[in-house]
Amino acid sequence: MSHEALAEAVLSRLNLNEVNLAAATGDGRWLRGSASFVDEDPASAKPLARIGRGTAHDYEAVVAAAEHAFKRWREIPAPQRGLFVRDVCEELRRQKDDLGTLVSLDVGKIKAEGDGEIQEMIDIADFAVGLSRQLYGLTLASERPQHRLMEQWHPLGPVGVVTAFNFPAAVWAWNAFIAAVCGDAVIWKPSPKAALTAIALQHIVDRIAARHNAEGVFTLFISDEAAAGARLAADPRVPLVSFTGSSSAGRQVSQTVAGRFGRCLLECSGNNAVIVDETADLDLALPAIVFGAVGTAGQRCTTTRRLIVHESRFEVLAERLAGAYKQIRIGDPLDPATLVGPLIDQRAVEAFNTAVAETRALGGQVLTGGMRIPHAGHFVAPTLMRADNAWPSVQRETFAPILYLMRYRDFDEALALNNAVRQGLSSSLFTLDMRHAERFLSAVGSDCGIANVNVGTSGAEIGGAFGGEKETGGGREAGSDAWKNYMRRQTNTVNWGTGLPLAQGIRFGLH
Ligand code: UN1
Repeated sequence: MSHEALAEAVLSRLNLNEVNLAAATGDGRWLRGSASFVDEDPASAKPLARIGRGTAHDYEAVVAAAEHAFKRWREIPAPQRGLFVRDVCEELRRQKDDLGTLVSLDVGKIKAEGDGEIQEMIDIADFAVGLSRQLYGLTLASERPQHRLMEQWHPLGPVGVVTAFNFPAAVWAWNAFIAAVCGDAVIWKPSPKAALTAIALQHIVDRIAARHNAEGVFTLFISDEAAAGARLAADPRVPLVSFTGSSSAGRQVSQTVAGRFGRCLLECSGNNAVIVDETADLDLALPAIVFGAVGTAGQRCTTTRRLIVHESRFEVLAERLAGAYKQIRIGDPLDPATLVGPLIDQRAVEAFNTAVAETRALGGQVLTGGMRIPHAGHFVAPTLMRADNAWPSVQRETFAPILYLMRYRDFDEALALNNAVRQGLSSSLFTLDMRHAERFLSAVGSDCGIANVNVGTSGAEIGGAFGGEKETGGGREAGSDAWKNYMRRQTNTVNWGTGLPLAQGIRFGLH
């Protein structure tokens, strides 16, 4: 079946007969925008859908709806808010296959990963439902007699969620489902390259919202203009902006949000390394490296971009990797035999070409790949290159399947290389040496937000907090106590006695 026909069939099963839409106020109402733009099928470079471009007027309608919904929603008990997310989760379970296909069509990731992305939504929804009965504060020991000192967590307000094309569904869900049980409303600004997925998901949540008095809790604003994200960042009605994207865009968002004393949750670029030491089990390391480097065609924030190998294993690993890369099927992301689909667009192919050419010019040797694949869509060959960590192309994040190989002598050197980049998202060590493992995870080891042992850099579960340090931006999303980002903390002191003792023992006598 052609992608066009498949998209039509999926959209009709999802009851979507109109997708040329620009914004949703979360109560079933859609706004059409002023003009439209093309959401492209990256596997064919043909239009997949025409999508509306939201206007300033549409944006105002969306923010007003979210503000209005927030005022109602924050008063609903959290476990009841969880029931809304539970019903959304049930619907996602029912529609998983079609939604997985839609993600695959929209952004070109293979069907198994499209399905995995919907599963990631289901997982975070389950987590959020449980969390809705576990939001808690602390009671602390007061230094004053007959006083209670405690902290509470209150809903924060409408939360802006700006998502990237590469996880067009799951990253919204990480933010939206947790924010919703916390009592917030959500304004979603998806990547225009993945707008079709956003429209489908909004339709699903709209239908369920109506049954839960949750209209306006999830709203959507679509635009292919850069000004749309900037508008959200500058809007004082939005106390938190959760942003996923490049470090350069994240820097702008964070400066704008900081300028109005708003809060930011940043998930920006990664430049993730795997270290393979002299004791590593290569049978374990090999598939982890391949999945990490070529999964999602190298377009995950967590993609393995650098491979730091002990000199005693370098040649053998490089050879085995080159052999494995030769077996990788590249092609139609909907074909079950395919492991690597296309890049998102022509610009991504150009960035791939530039990185390969630049690395080559500096003396980097291509072990395999290195070229674009002549095909209608945006396909490139997964690439292995010997390179030096200090080279500019190695230092930046190119969203493409290029893995830079480098060798090291002693473990300190490997740790130093791991950390010698501006980004700090994910990292991984393959070892059977417990001293290396513990050192890697210690305060003097990896400086990343995620550090794994005998597990690759990508494919994190939702249960942990996800995010990274340095130019990755410092945010933490998904599991653990990331929910605290979406609430405001209030410290309360209650005096239930008859005197008024002051803290720090201060005497302030009025007599
Ligand atoms: C991203 O690339 O923005 O850990 C998110 C992973 C996925 C999420 C990636 N669970 O690779």
